[in-house]
Amino acid sequence: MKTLLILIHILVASVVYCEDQMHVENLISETHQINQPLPYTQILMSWEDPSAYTALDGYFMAFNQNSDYQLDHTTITGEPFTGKSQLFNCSGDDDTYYFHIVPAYFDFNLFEYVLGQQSTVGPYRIDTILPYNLNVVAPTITSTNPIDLTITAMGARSMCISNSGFGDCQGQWPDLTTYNKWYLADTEDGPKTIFVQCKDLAGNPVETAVVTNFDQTAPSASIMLSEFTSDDIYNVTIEFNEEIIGFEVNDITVRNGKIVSFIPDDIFPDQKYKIEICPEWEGLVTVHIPEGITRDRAGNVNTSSSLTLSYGSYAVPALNVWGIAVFFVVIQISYLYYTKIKDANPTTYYVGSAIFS
Ligand SMILES: [Ca+2]
Ligand SMILES: [Ca+2]
Repeated sequence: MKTLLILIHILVASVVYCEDQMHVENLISETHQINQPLPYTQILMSWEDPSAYTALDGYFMAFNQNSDYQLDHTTITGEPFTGKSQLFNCSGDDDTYYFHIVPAYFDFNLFEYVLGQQSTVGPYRIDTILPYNLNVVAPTITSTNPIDLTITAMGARSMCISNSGFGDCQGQWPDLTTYNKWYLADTEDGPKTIFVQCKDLAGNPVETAVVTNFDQTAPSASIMLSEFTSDDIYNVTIEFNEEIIGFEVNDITVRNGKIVSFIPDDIFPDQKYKIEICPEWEGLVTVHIPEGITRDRAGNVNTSSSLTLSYGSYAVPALNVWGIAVFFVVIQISYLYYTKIKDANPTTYYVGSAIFS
């Protein structure tokens, strides 16, 4: 009887240990492809029993990053798994994993599990980590188009830049290093939003938006007479229509007068200034800001501005630039006539007044 049992055991073992039939069949992942980065947080492995396997108690398996991992008596523990699919939680930033599985049956003579042929499949590239530290740098304000655009992101490989919305790239996802210039679609002055989205190889997206102010309009100043003091000082206000850079007293030209003070405004020091002008002699005093002596924050240089004041014994009305020539003709005629009136009645005497800006 004992001989018969031994014979049966040998016959069973000869089936179990037949090398060609000792491994699982049709081992695949239901969720992942080989060497394809994917963002899923679980991987499902499935297989079928070894063909003609007559003694099978289950499977020992491992899912790890070691392609050479061996399932043997030093690494297996507990009871073998009896199902034919297994779900593993997985995570990584494009990390490489392998699945190992070996069929087993329990040998009551050896009183241990006898292992069949191990199967290893992989690599499976697990990427559950979003790109990070996405940083997009665009000029705060610019007068040029295209603009300089710098995009950096850790763990990202491709990107989508759009003037209209996140991911609005018509399927084009160029490499992260492709662009350093970006064309704004809308070139009207004003704030422009640039939408940037980046992905890693697994398709994990991150996004951010930046705003650049597009400005192609030259700054210009209004020069206004605030007051004429009893000390024969003109108080003049210079106010630009936007913030400017590097404007100083030497940028102002005064004809027939001297600037005795130049004070930036407390609230708008880069936009508004008060100056005091002391006229030199009776006649016209001209305050002039030449073109191109200052610029706005986008780099556009200023247009010219002027104010002419009348200092002395006659008053003149406000005129526009085209009226200047006519004004001078009129004033000369008027002055001759006025002189006669003044001689007749000295009390009708004017101190000074603004003419135009
Ligand atoms: Ca990633
Ligand atoms: Ca401007």
